[in-house]
Amino acid sequence: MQDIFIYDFDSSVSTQPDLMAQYQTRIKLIDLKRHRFAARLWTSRMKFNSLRKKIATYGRPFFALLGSGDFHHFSLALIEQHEKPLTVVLFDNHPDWMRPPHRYHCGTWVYSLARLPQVARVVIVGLQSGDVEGKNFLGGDVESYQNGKIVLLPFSRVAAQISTQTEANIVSLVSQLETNIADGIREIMDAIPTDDVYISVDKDCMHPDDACTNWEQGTMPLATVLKCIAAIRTKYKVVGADTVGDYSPPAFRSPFKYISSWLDRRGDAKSLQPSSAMLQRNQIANLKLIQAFDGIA
Ligand SMILES: [Mn+2]
Repeated sequence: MQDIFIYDFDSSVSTQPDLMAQYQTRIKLIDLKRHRFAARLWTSRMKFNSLRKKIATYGRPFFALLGSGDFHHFSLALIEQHEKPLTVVLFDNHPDWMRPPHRYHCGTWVYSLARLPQVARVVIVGLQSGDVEGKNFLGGDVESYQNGKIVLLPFSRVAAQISTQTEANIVSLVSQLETNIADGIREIMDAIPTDDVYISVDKDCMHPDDACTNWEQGTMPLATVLKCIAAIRTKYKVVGADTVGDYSPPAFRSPFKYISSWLDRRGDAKSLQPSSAMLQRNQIANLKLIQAFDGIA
């Protein structure tokens, strides 16, 4: 059985009792809580470099849990440890592909990811947040979209304006997952050009019945994500995987992060006070994800 690492910035995973008990022998709990303020939302280059070094000393897990989606940029530090060419399949309600100023940011890390030499392609599945809708698209990594390095498969249809030139450059983006799961899975499979695949799951792509995060959520069922993982495993080598989207209240020391967090979050994500029943959904989702990656589904 392969290792499960919890990079514990925010206690959101280490406080899930069934997960901790059931996988006790496989879990390595890495306490990063003293870095929680510096790491959340975005991380300075210097801090990211010191944390990526620290993360690398523990080696490469088979499955990683990083806590809240506010720490999703640390997936970069996990994926860059792989040397062979690979495809990253990212399930996310957001593309996380905005162009930097901040390179190590939970909303821009995919821009850096698409530029890692070993990453052949990033396939983003989910996407109902509005981030690629209309002109919003142009704030993202248009270059990687145009050259095929990033493939977008939104869960519901979205009209994206892919060029500033003319309004005629509206492209309709949608995956078939919602209407015909077999066709949707085939689309994902056809988009994977390598033998090796890394899968990152931000649970904010899931329906609120299946997960409870501190970002606005999509409506993809957990069952759909699990089916995609099972299918990918039959044809490709899953060399690593991670998940974010466990719940922790956004807490900051920096006023800039506080303001940015308030502006970026929409709807419920600003004021949500989840009940224990809502948080239990994340534990169930994590347990099922582990089973899917283990091939017991
Ligand atoms: Mn994300």
